[in-house]
Amino acid sequence: MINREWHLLSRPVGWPKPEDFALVETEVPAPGEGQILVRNEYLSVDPYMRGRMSAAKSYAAPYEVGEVMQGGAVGEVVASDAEGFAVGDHVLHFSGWREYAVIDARQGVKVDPEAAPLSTYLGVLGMTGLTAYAGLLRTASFKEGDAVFVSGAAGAVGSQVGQLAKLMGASRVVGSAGSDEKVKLLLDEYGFDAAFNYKEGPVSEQLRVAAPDGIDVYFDNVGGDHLQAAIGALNLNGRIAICGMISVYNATEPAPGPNNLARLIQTRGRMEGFLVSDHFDLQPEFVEKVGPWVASGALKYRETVVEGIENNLEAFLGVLRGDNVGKMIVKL
Ligand code: NAP
Ligand code: FER
Repeated sequence: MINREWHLLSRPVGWPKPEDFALVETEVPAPGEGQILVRNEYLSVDPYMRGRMSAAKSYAAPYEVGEVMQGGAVGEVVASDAEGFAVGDHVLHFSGWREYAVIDARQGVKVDPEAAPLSTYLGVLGMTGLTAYAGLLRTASFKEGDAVFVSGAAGAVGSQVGQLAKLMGASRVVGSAGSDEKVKLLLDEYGFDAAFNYKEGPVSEQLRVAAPDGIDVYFDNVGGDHLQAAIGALNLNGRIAICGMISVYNATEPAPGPNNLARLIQTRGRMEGFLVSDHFDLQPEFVEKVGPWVASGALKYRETVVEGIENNLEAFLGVLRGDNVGKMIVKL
């Protein structure tokens, strides 16, 4: 049986180019003791993968040049030599970027396709959903009555941050995104109080109009001008959760920092980065609280689904370009 998998051929400098990657044919291996063979059905593509394509040491090891890349995936067990895992089970695991994966069974988490669509275990009920929940509640110490600003607001994490804040009693929720269609979605479908297209004018000016009384929480997915504008709009005791800085992921030079950090003194503001992996303890609470909102439609989600392993790379590049609304998913 033939498997196709994406290899990293060279470390991208700046924007990744197709020549940096190759779709390679391999033999599907048989599972050894304690292992399962999974036919992947949904693959995740995420901004953090850009970081793993670089050699710099970070929270996750760099992808190896000449090797298959990794990422979140959900698939069906098609062969098992592991106790507790049967053919036909569905598992969430970390061997994406390929059609078939042999994994140690203890690295897979069984998921129920009856409880929720399989793709949601990669998005609204998965890693990006928990990121939104943990970052908003724990890192940003969100509380009822807060005015919240989130960037990347039409994306997987951002759209969930804005809606969670709304559902939990924010006084005002403001979002920014990169197209008028996305802005319309935030206002019409996700219930944001205000939203703007960051490509249409300076963020600081647009934020001043969108949040005339300032903000108590900024959930940063973008960095750069957005972060500077948010510091400028921060109210007394404001909190900034640094989730991501996608505006600099392809930068070849260090990006300029905010020049207004002294406002953190006046506001007694707090700015703190976080990683979702430090908050896995919240997963049960997250599913218990957010699952029913997703099921009832109180919390809406979109997925942008790209079909075929041959389009896995384009889907990833699409996330960096902003092609996606909600979670970008590759369906095999
Ligand atoms: P996403 O928001 O669904 O997709 C990325 C979006 O970023 C694109 O759709 C694009 O939307 C926007 N973007 C791209 N370049 C931009 C730029 N220069 N300025 C402003 N926006 C830009 O991705 P996601 O998975 O939900 O991730 C969102 C952020 O959270 C990323 O920064 C990611 O690294 C971070 N993250 C962090 C953790 C953690 O543990 N800390 C975990 C998961 C994700 P537009 O059309 O609006 O430009
Ligand atoms: C993780 C920690 C962080 C993880 C993803 C991230 C997939 C994402 C970080 C980022 O986008 O900056 O364990 O698992």
